[in-house]
Amino acid sequence: MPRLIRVLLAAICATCAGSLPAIGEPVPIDNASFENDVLADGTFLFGANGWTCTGDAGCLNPTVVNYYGGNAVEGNNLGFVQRNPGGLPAGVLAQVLRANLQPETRYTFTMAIGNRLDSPLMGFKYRVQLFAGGELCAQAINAVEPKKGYFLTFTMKYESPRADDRIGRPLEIRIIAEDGQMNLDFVRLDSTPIQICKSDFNRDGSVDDFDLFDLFTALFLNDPLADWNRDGAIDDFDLFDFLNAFVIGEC
Ligand SMILES: [Ca+2]
Ligand SMILES: [Ca+2]
Ligand SMILES: [Ca+2]
Ligand SMILES: [Ca+2]
Repeated sequence: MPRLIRVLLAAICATCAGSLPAIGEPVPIDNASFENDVLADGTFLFGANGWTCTGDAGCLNPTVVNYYGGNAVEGNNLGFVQRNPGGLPAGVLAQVLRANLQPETRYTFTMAIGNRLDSPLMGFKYRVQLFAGGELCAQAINAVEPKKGYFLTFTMKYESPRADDRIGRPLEIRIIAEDGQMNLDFVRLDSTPIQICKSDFNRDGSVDDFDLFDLFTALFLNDPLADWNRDGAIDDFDLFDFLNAFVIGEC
């Protein structure tokens, strides 16, 4: 292949690579598909390995009595949460993850939600929550409702702020029954850093002297934002590192 064409192809490929969307990094979730407990077909268990279960919550191995096709979305088992009428406590599946909330990061929480054909309860209401350090980050209520016997994909997105007291604290997911029984499978949480220019300290879209002034102010006030190099300490190195990037025009 002529050298000029090879160079052009390389340039085109480099452009393509640069334009690809950022791919989310999976945040580990224990027993995310509820397969760690071995269940015979058509049986269930209160409790699920790796999850904190309260009230009516656990895992089940569905059959054609429960779903068209008779299968879970992935593997053999599903999770379930249930709330019976009459004011009994809500069934909750919760898990504190081995990952802390990162700043300026986009989180995407997805799972399959199923609505049993044979559910003995009329209702289908649930709540999904994402916490960090016990403080709520995002929640969705009855976001999708599959027809009886089917599953639908649930998605909840959350963009973390640049700084607040939840940053650096453990993430937790909670799935709560509000009314009736809800089934779930193939739970995933992905994180993707939001593309920002760190040198644009005041995030106004340009890098200029105001960013330096604002960093000085933040350092003076011991504002958490002054930890520019994100090493957990607010000190002279934040100023040095900022100036270094500022002078060479690095983001
Ligand atoms: Ca499964
Ligand atoms: Ca089955
Ligand atoms: Ca700026
Ligand atoms: Ca620092």
